[in-house]
Amino acid sequence: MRPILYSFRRCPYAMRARLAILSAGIEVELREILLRDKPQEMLDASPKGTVPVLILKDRVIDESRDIMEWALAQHDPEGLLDMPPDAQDWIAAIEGPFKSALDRYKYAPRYNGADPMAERNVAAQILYRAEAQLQKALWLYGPHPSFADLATLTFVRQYANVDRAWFDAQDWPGLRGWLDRFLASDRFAAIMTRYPKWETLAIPVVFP
Ligand SMILES: N[C@@H](CCC(=O)N[C@@H](CS)C(=O)NCC(=O)O)C(=O)O
Repeated sequence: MRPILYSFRRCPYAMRARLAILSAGIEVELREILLRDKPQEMLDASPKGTVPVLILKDRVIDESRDIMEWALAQHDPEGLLDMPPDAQDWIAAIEGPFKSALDRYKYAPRYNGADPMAERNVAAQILYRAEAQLQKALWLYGPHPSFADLATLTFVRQYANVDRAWFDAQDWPGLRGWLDRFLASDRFAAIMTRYPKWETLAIPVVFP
């Protein structure tokens, strides 16, 4: 029995879970869902109703970072877990204040009184922290990607996509190159394959 992964193609949390599963080379049954029409099977396993959700034989993992850690603990052929301790600060900054500012920038009307330009700036200040590193190396901590790259790039992609012309006009060539390398990679193409919405009786879709 393969693990089951409930996923949504464009969700940055589900994307990073798929990135780790892909790198680990673990086969899962992928169940593509619609956020507005969540399958009862998924809600029964994880009532909080967010994707990704990974169903294992003996437990359910319903936090994307935990799914990444679980996958790479099974198998980490790229050595993604090999990163310096300060990588945790970067990941925390992106998951916390950056994501909060990103949501207020992208979806300002949903957040009463949010000023999207001020929020864009808050997020930009966080991104600038990585610029010097990304001018020195291809990835955050050297010539190969690490967990920290894969855990954060999907959010930076979402941020850049709000206004790609503005993003490209900023003085962060390192950051732009980093995002572009990710978007042009085979791994990005592999995790962004389109699958039909999961139906209870459908033939299982195997990922990767
Ligand atoms: N902390 C969760 C967050 C996951 C999350 O918020 N996913 C969004 C989609 S990107 C979601 O499922 N939202 C529920 C909804 O929109 O109904 C994780 O890391 O897995």
